[in-house]
Amino acid sequence: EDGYDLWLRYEQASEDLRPDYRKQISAIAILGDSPTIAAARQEMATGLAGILDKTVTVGTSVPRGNTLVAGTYDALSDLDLDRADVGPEGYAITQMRRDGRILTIIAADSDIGVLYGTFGLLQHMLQGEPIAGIDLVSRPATQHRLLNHWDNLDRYVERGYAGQSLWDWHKLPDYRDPRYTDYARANAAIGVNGTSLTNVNANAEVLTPQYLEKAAPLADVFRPYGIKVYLTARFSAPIEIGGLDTADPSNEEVQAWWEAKAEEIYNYIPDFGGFLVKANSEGQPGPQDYDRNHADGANMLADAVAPHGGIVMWRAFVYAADETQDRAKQAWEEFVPFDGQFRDNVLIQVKNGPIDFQPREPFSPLFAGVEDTKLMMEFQITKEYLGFATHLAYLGTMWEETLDAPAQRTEEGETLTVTDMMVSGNDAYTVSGMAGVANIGTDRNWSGSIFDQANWYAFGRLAWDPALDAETVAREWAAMTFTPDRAFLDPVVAMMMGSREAVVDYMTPLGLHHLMDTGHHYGPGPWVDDLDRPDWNPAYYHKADEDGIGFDRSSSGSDAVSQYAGFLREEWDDPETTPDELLLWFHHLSWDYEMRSGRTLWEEIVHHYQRGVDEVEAMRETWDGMAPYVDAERHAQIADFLAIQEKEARWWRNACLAYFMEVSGRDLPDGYEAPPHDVDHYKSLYFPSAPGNG
Ligand code: BDP
Repeated sequence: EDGYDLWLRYEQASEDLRPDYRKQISAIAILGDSPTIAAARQEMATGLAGILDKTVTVGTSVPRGNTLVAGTYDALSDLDLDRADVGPEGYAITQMRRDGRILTIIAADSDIGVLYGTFGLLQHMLQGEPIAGIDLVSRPATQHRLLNHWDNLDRYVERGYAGQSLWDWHKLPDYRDPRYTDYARANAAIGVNGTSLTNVNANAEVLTPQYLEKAAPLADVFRPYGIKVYLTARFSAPIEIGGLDTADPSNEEVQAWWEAKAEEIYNYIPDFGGFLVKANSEGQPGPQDYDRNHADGANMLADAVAPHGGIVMWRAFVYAADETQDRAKQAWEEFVPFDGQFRDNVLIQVKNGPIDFQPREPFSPLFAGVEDTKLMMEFQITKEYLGFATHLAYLGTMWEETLDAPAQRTEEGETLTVTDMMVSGNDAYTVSGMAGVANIGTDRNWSGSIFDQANWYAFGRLAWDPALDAETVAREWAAMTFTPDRAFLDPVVAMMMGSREAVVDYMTPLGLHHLMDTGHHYGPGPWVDDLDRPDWNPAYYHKADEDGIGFDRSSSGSDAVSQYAGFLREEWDDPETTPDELLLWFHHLSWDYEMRSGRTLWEEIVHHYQRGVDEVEAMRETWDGMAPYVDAERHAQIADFLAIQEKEARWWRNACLAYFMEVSGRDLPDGYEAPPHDVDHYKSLYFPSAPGNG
């Protein structure tokens, strides 16, 4: 049990369910003959052999007995089913009686719907649910559900904590690692339908024939699973690999170069998804290098892929090195003026918060800032800022917090959430999407730790249905990854649900952000104030001095609050009405500021750092008690990682408190243990082995 099988473990069902499953499914037929249907057949055979603990054959026509039948509505026309509104990718699972036998039916409009339904039924069983009387319809709310791999061509994964890139460029195209198929299965099982193979800090070389020839077989492997391949486009590619002397989007030669390049890519990959672009951000080239704007750049690429049905995902993660600017405001300022000017096949890909994947941020104001621009969400699955792979932090709660956040009010007084703005606010399904920066690598367990698999899983589930609640998703995952036994699920799901807040507490409580150490972002560095760019320094974000702490983004400060809708602006402009969680994001306050709890701000900060450590201690205890339910190998690794997490949570608490004590000139309130070292000790630590170093 090394975690390789993810949510596809197909363990046999419990004694109380297995006889019934066996009775309801004595024969199986999956109708159709496409590679996608073949994949469904294969998955059903493997899955049921495990769950029912007997050999099953999956036929292509409907046999006698209680039968599981799957196919498109057209293929199932003999059954005269009522067509459910499943859309192009959804499915329905129902039961009916026919001639004295029970038929369990998976029906869809498309072959990919049949495959999704196959996974849906298997998962239903893996979660320990009865299938008698099953009646469900599932369809995705978003159209583009993508993983973004930050994988370099040398197989180094930027912010990756799970080994090397899965893409073995050296052995491609001749060797197709079977792992590519397992990757596709795992993703199809959660509804992911796109993958951007390469780092947003892009290397133009991936667009050369040498690499396109290698990307093509990946697309071939993924295609039956409904997954399209996307590539990152380096804006200066026409210069670097095209021999032109400019990449100016208004230059006709440049436009023609991209058109020809698109054509070439589609020759290799006929269903190529399109480009993901990071431009004019952190040193990446872009249209602004030629005094053009984001719309000019995005539209040029969009025009090149449009004839082939491709899209462009243009990232809104932009900020200039300007001390007078609040970095949190910049994306809004660079994109809102161009609202309505982007082509129909452009989606602006916006990180969930206005800064950068911090343990907690308010949602990005862009989600409510544009009316005629398609936006897609970008979440970071890999835990760059939440403890890498060794800290247990279930991100479902964080993403739910963003997706469910009230973002706008209509004239009729109806409150719209971020999801509404992103999905229904647009032309629903047809133009929406969600991207997750992948946490996947060559580690046997794929994600660097078992519990990080839950984040990959949760991303897929929430991209499919942003209305799902994080707890339901955690339960599904834990049931399939370990056991559906409630004695295990209840405490473990509770532990997962509190885990991200624990990280917020011991790293950046009360709206603090970006206190991580330089470069690798491993461990605390609140004292760092000497990096070239002001907005790379933790001190820029917390602004602590002897009087107080916090970033004033209120109307008397940077006024970032004005980028939000009126009702939020009002609430967040005043510290008295700002929720504690965002207090120091929006306000700079005296250490003696009186909190709702009755504590002073300083006491509250200390309280949170301590609470974070206590919570991790409690998580360790919970996990220790789970040994009877989990195989020894996975149990031990998780226990070891939790021990690392506790050690590092203490380190965060002690280093941050030591620093804030020094800056504020305050002692800890009674009852709290003093940090064992002074701040100079914590400053002197360095980590040559931290991933992402250098
Ligand atoms: C930051 C990462 C950096 C990425 C950047 C991005 O530290 O490695 O290149 O985001 O999203 O959080 O482009």
